[in-house]
Amino acid sequence: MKRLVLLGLSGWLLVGCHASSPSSSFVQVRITDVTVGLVKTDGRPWDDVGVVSARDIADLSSALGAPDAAIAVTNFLARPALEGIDKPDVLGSATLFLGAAPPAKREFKGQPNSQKPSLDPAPVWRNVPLDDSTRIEVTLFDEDLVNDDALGTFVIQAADLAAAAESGVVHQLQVAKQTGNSVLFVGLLVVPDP
Ligand SMILES: [Ca+2]
Ligand SMILES: [Ca+2]
Repeated sequence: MKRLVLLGLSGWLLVGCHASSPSSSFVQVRITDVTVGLVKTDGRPWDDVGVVSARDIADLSSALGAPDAAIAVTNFLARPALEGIDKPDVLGSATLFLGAAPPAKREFKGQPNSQKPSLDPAPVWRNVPLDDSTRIEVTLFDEDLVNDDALGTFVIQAADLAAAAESGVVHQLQVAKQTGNSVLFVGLLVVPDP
């Protein structure tokens, strides 16, 4: 009985050890979702339906500065008062750059009419080394009948991927500053790739 407990414990320790040091090996990177801001550069919602007030913009800014900003922003976006605002229809591409290797591009769409769409197909890269040459560039649009609105481009650095790997869960990386609050967060799932 005692031996079984010890065996179980050592197995648990091995799993824990493996999960806490993914940077020593290769990882699998998945972009799960994005969180889009409220307005275009002209202050209007993405499809020009509804009104976003100065108070909404100020509250969103406060949420972005909160200690757990991803949760604060999600709670803010769920406010009933924002239900009448037309939501974006995300489409875009994400490209992995890895040293001298050819760039690996993935194209996807988000759930239509959503402020926080999951991506389909979710961009995935396998056997990604977490060294300084690794980065992912993401460019997003709001799809329209004509003339899609640009949502902007942001970069996910190797250090961001390492932080996501360390968390062991979907890591919400804030990218609001890179896009002027057009895109607020990107969800990253980074796990060891044996
Ligand atoms: Ca639009
Ligand atoms: Ca649209």
